[in-house]
Amino acid sequence: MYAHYHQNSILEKLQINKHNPGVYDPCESWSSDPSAISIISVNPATEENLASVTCANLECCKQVIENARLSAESWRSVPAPARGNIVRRIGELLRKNKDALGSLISLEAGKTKQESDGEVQEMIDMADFAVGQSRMLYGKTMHSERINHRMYEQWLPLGVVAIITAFNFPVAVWAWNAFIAAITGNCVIWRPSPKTPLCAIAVQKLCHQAMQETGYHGIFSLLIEKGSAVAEQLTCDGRVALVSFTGSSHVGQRVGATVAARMGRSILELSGNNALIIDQTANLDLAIPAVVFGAIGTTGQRCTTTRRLFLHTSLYDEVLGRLQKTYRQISIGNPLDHQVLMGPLIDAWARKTYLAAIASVKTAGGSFAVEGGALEGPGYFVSPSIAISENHWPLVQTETFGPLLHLMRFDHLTQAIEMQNSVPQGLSSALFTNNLVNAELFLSAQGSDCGIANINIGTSGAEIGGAFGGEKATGGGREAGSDTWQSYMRRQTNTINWGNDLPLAQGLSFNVPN
Ligand code: UN1
Repeated sequence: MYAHYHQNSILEKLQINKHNPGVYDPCESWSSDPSAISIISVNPATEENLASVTCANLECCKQVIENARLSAESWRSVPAPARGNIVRRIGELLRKNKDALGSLISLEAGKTKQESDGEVQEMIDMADFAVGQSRMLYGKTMHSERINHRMYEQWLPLGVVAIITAFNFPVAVWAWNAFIAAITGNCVIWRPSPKTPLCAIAVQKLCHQAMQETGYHGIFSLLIEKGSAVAEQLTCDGRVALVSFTGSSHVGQRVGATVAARMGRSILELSGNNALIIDQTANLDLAIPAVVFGAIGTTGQRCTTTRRLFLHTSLYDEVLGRLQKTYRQISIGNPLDHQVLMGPLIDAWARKTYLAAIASVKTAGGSFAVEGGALEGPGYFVSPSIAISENHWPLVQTETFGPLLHLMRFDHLTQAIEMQNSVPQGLSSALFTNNLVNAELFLSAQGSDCGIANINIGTSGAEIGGAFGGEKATGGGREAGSDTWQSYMRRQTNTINWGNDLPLAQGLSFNVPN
């Protein structure tokens, strides 16, 4: 009874109704076709329906793209610092709604309240970053080789940016992309995961308010769909200059190929298969909590989740014992309960995949230091597992989105690095050590081949200030901080002749008869 009251007040605070339109058009605001099919958002902790959402169809997607294209024609001329104002306003609204939005993420995605609030904080940080960046879209000035010439480069908006996001970070990954895309002068179309439509609607409502208050429209729009027709249209439509896609390597490969075939741009943030190495000098009081947070945080459903653990032989038994003890005490349950460390998986399919992975460990001849499994419902709850595995097994080479950690041992760091890098993916990596030489080796060209490499920090929980993304099958894209803003703009090199002659580059002489 109390739980329901609580749930309704969260939805109410964010203006989520029993039935919600799932399309926000740049011109027409919220639109809903009563004949459109709808999806029902389910709370993964209770399997109860939260609310329903009417979906976009292909026609409506094409119209939204056209309207965004038209809006981008005016937005590009708004000075970048003024573009920053709208993101500042969204940041303020996120601050005001942090608690409610965090709770909604817990309700819909099953993440613990701590982590969900952290996700909203990640959006707020990203908004602050983007506002500052709006005054720093710097280009370089070069010295021309020609007399009385000036040469520089400038950065200009692309036009329309599509952002396709996953359920596990239902709002933060959108913010990484959308805030930077907006301050760089683009209009944004968001196609969220159909598993977390309410989070997207709640955020879009804040965007709507910020657009109205600042007097702009068409900067942010939203297309919720049931299948993949809208996502495919965004991918193949020539009016969409950049597609930022977060999801599996399998789907990302298709997205990348389709966008490349039409000479569009893509940012791909795909599967990870992240390893954490503990060497013989490591401080285990740091390493063990980092492993546990990395492996079971977000119920193992982060792209940065720690999936493989390489232990130096000398401390293998000690670490294993400590992990077993900690795993026994993990509280699993209602993600809105502050004591809980692990919520449910997102849905029945995710639970089935996790159980299949446990079975595969056994088929491959592995054993378990901690054997997890499904917990009694309602809710898609599981208990976490630590398997004793081998790196080359097909199961270990792929990403299983669940709390399954593969444990392996090593004698020399070079061996561990070699194993760590011997997977198709290359997102995040970590070494726990107090040995300077080992740390430097890990970070050197002979070290980790990942986009993120940490010392004495786990594989997950990156800050927004750095560029986020990975190599190889992770897709090569970079999002969030650092200089990633450049991916949302086109670079133009300008050379200006302010003299009275027309000297040619490379000293050519070309005497045109007159
Ligand atoms: C993801 O799982 O798609 O580094 C993103 C982290 C978070 C982002 C994860 N800041 O774990």
